[in-house]
Amino acid sequence: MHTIFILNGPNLNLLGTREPHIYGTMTLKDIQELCEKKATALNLQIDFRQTNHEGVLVDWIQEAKGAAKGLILNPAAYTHTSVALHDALKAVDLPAIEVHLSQPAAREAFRAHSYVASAVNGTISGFGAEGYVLGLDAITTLIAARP
Ligand code: CA2
Repeated sequence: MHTIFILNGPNLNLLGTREPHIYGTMTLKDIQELCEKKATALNLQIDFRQTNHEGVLVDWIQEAKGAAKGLILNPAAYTHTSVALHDALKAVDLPAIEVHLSQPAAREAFRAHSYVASAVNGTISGFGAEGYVLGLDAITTLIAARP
């Protein structure tokens, strides 16, 4: 059974408590449960994590090499600032999907650019928590396509 890391960045631990009009009403725990259900259906094992620290995300991306077959990452605000995340993703060269609950391109101008997008296979944004489920389908397709 393949293991997929699902990594979540800063402030996503606050989901469900504030800004429901942007991020929905589900908590991160609810999203984890949704992902676990989908993973069971796809015969995948998931390792679902959240941190508020950029360096911890870098460590976890590096850890994924050897421990996981693919990565789903919601880098949250680090999407728009982090060359370190870009470099880590390039270095591990695993199938990787960037996920956003909202549609950053339709929001403030500073959210229009992602440093992560050019280091992943694809981006899913604007579908709320369902984006993580779509991400698991996408990563399954990517893994199957790898020699
Ligand atoms: O839409 C997404 O998933 C984002 O990655 C969320 C980030 C934002 O910086 C990105 O541009 C898009 C923000 C996550 C903060 O989540 C909160 C949840 C509840 C209350 C406050 C913040």
